Amino acid sequence: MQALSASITGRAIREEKIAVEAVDIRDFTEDKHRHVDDYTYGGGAGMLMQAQPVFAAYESVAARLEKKPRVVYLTPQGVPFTQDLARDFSECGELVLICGHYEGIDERVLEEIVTDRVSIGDYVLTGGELAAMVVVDAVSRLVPGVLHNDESAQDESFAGGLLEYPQYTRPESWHGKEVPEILLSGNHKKIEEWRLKQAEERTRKFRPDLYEKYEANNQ
Ligand code: 6GU
Repeated sequence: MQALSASITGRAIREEKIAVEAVDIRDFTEDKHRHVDDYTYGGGAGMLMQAQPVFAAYESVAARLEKKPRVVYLTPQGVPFTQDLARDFSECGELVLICGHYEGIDERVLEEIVTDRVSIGDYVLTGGELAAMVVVDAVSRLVPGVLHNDESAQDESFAGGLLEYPQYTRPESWHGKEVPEILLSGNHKKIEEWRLKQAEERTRKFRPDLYEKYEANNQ
């Protein structure tokens, strides 16, 4: 939670545009040694989080909410987290994020409480916490009032299914490299055309998967 304080998300929390609360599942264990994990049935390496403390932690949170919340389990087995999903989450008021640890969580409690299983990419993290922070960051900046006027959430990468075009600021010449002349022309129509072409070229080069979708949508 401390990692949030220096960021735009931290500012948004202080300005009460959003609220973020961390709940420690360990506080809800009924185990006398405060364990929240155990061996897996069927064998194999690693420990699994037990259903009981996860469910009790969820219920303590849900009891304070007016309606059933969207409950997101962060897992490499989830659907890819995208800008569209971030937008969707930003419009649903309350969001409960569950971070798995060890080898995961007992499937039965997931079946009972989870509405969405989400992955932040095809690599393995040691736990869901960093993934949850990524989701909190991406979702918060879409909540009205979180970004200030000079931090607009429009006209940026993915908004139109394309990567963003390259940008330049002063000076006009740096290390012998000039700012593209068109950007100094004052011809806004030509500049828009140039930016779109740059965005398309970048997307085609670095994200052919996105480019294919973009082309299909613009037939
Ligand atoms: Cl959501 N959790 C973990 N542990 N690893 C991940 C992930 C989530 N997304 C990608 N890798």
